[in-house]
Amino acid sequence: MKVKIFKESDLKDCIDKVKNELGEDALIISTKKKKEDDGKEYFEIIASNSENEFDILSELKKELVRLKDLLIIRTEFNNLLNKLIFDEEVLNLYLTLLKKGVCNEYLLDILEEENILSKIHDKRYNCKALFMNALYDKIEVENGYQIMDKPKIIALVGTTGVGKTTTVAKLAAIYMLNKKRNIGIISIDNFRIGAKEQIGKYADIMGIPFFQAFTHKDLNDSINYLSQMDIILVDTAGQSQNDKNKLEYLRRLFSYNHNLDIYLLLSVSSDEAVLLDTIDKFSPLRFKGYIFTKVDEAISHGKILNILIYKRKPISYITNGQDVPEDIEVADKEKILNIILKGKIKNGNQD
Ligand SMILES: Nc1nc2c(ncn2[C@@H]2O[C@H](COP(=O)(O)OP(=O)(O)OP(=O)(O)O)[C@@H](O)[C@H]2O)c(=O)[nH]1
Ligand SMILES: [Mg+2]
Repeated sequence: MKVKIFKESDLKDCIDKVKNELGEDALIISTKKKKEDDGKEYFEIIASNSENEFDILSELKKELVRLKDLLIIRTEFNNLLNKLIFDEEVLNLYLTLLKKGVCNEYLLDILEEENILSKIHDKRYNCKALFMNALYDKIEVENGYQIMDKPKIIALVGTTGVGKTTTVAKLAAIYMLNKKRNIGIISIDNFRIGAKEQIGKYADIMGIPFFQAFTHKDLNDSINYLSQMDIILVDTAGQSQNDKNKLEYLRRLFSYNHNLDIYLLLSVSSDEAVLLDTIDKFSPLRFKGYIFTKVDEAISHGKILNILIYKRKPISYITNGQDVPEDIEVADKEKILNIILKGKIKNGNQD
């Protein structure tokens, strides 16, 4: 809706001007005869291009509702701050989490669950510790992969470019070099040109057996060839979360293999709404947990906590750069909270 003020010494000229600019259906909001400082008279018309009066009224109504909501939020927020101000540490923690993009509703729930607002005046309680512990409780981690039955099959899935292939290479390297495990790699990325070369090159450098699978039978055959390995890592093609066919293809490919754990990779540098949508669209694959990637590229990391609270699943690893194998860390609660609060795992340069 466009509202404009028109001025002319002649009323008809003024109306013509309104119609020329805002069209025949222009809505006249007011017409006044006014005087300039030098006493010269003129007409002032305030008009809008809105098609009917109801548009303006409904716009005004919406704006009023929004202002009322804002007033309520502000009053509630002030009340909350007036209480939190008695414990500066709790107040700072709350404000930092808000600033990092953690959803206020979740924070209010935590404060309420822990009764922090009523304990804040009581010296017997360390409210910051209570708050921190409640935050740790919301973060579920898997602390690396436990290998019970050999071979443990781990498939990485996610949207295009999220870091699946690089993460497969990082995992292969750390499990082989640090944990002295036998590793095999299978790629079922048959959609992208060069996919085989990319992961095949990593496998070659590390001397790891590598197979490519296109069908369910290929996958089973490759798993059989690699049955003596401790871990088989499966790299998959990037899927748009909106490409139902490719997601269904993957779901069917994996559906008969009960010994396989699927992990969904989520890039922290993506928008939170996109990540939540990705989680929903990939849920038919029944993935076991998350790997958060590109922690180093993200500007705000509060979305990690929002996702863990809203779509509760464990995180197994976080990746924070392009270097193979250095830029990967096994997830632990303290690291994740550090990332959320400071944007870094320990003493990196971020934030
Ligand atoms: N900054 C940063 N870059 C990363 C990270 N992980 C991967 N990358 C980069 O992201 C780009 C894509 O990585 P890939 O591993 O090829 O991603 P992918 O999910 O296999 O991609 P598709 O197979 O095409 O879907 C590469 O340039 C990687 O070096 C990370 O943690 N941080
Ligand atoms: Mg890839």
